[in-house]
Amino acid sequence: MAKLPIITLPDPILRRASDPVERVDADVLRLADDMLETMYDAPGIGLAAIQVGVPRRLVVLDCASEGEKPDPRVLINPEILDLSGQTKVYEEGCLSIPDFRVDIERPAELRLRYIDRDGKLQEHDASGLLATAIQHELDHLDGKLIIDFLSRLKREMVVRKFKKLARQDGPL
Ligand code: GNR
Ligand code: NI
Repeated sequence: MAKLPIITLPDPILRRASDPVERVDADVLRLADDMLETMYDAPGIGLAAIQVGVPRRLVVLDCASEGEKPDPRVLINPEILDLSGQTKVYEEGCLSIPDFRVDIERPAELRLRYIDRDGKLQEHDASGLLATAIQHELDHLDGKLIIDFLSRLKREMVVRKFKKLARQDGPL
């Protein structure tokens, strides 16, 4: 396994829409394992492939609470089939936007279809933090970020801060 560099704002790669995974082969499974290692190391509860520069519809998640046994999940070509009318607010962060958090209201429950690491089509209901994290990760697959829930003025302030940081730190 290998830890991969996480792409951060304002890298335009994060705005790209990701393409479907065509086959669940050894390369896809290795990428998923590397993404899990990267996510645990960060640490985070989810990671989309585009955050490590790969524009494919592949997501890893682990929403187990601290002290619980790990619950690594790999979602290939995930699709939301249904969203609840009831909503819930969580304070969200993003590994691609370090040290920034924002309250976001999203549907509280959803039904998800995805391909698992054995290439099997799965359908599951999710609620709580898992439902929020799934929606956050699926947004990444469409190039959407949590700053898009802010007003334009606030979003531009955050982007400007990260552009300034990138100038100071230089590439990599
Ligand atoms: O680690 C993460 N925590 C988190 C908290 C609330 C809602 C969503 C998330 S996902 C985030 C990791 C990340 O950036 N995934 O894309
Ligand atoms: Ni994120």
